[in-house]
Amino acid sequence: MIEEMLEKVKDGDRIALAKLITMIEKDEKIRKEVVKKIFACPLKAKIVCFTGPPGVGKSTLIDHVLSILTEEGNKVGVILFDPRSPYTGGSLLGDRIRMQRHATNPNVFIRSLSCADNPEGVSRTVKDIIKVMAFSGMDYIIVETVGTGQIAVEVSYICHTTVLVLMPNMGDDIQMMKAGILETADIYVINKGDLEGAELTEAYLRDNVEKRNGWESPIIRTVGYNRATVLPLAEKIKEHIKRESYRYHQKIKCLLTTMFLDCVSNEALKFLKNDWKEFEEMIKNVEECKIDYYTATEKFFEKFKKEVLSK
Ligand SMILES: Nc1nc2c(ncn2[C@@H]2O[C@H](COP(=O)(O)OP(=O)(O)O)[C@@H](O)[C@H]2O)c(=O)[nH]1
Ligand SMILES: [Mg+2]
Repeated sequence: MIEEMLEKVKDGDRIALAKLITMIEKDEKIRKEVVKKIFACPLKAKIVCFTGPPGVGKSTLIDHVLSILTEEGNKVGVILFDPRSPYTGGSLLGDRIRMQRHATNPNVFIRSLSCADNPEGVSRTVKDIIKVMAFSGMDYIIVETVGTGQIAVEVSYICHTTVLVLMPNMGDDIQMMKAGILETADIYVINKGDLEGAELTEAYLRDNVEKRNGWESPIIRTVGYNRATVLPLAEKIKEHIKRESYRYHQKIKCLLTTMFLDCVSNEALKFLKNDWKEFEEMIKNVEECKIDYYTATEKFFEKFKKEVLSK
């Protein structure tokens, strides 16, 4: 059954793609099966992350970028986060409305994701869903995240290009964003150029952002209501993707290692919690301050080697 669905997805069947993503979100077994099957397929999709605080105009800009890319004949997938999540604060409806005119475009596929149930698992789910979307033949995949949380940083690791969207009169607010996202961004956008105070945000960026790998991250000013101002942004995104393709391979190598280690530690913890009673007790002892966590770790390995590995 999965094989049949994958065939359809590969042929560009959007209903099958939507169904498969829902299945992946809900069922870990299916997710693993799917990833195992498509892992080796070469994927051409370029992944672009739009991040930034709520309300700066990310969805508005993505809407224009969608038009620009699809007019050039590209297929584009979009991933948005669900409002129930504590990370996004409820902007999904607005996101959908802003991209409504693309709803009937056969070259656009918009998908929202929930991270309400399992925030730790989200970044892994997103990575797998990106893979499935790419498998369906997308040329670009755009992910919108709120640049104040851990998910934003993690998603940016898997993207070719990260666009950080800000607005006028920001300075201290930028500092409050999750550490890392300011440095990870490849392109900075100051949207709402119709409002005053863009210089303040730009000055803050110029003072705090360094040149990385010879790429001087551009600062682009846009007005969300004016498509012409978004054209240079779309050009910069393409330029960056082209320039960074070698480095992206390196990035992906690191990512795959991280994914593997992440899976191993997940499974190891599950195994220990379910199959090794003493582990529960060790956790309790640490919780109740009966033992410090360094000593507890040493004791854990002593026991683990004796009781589990030597069997
Ligand atoms: N004044 C002004 N408002 C904008 C601009 N771009 C977007 N907006 C408005 O800002 C609000 C938030 O936009 P949205 O794209 O949903 O922001 P997001 O939360 O970052 O995705 C909406 O009401 C938009 O219409 C702009 O360039 N200038
Ligand atoms: Mg939005």
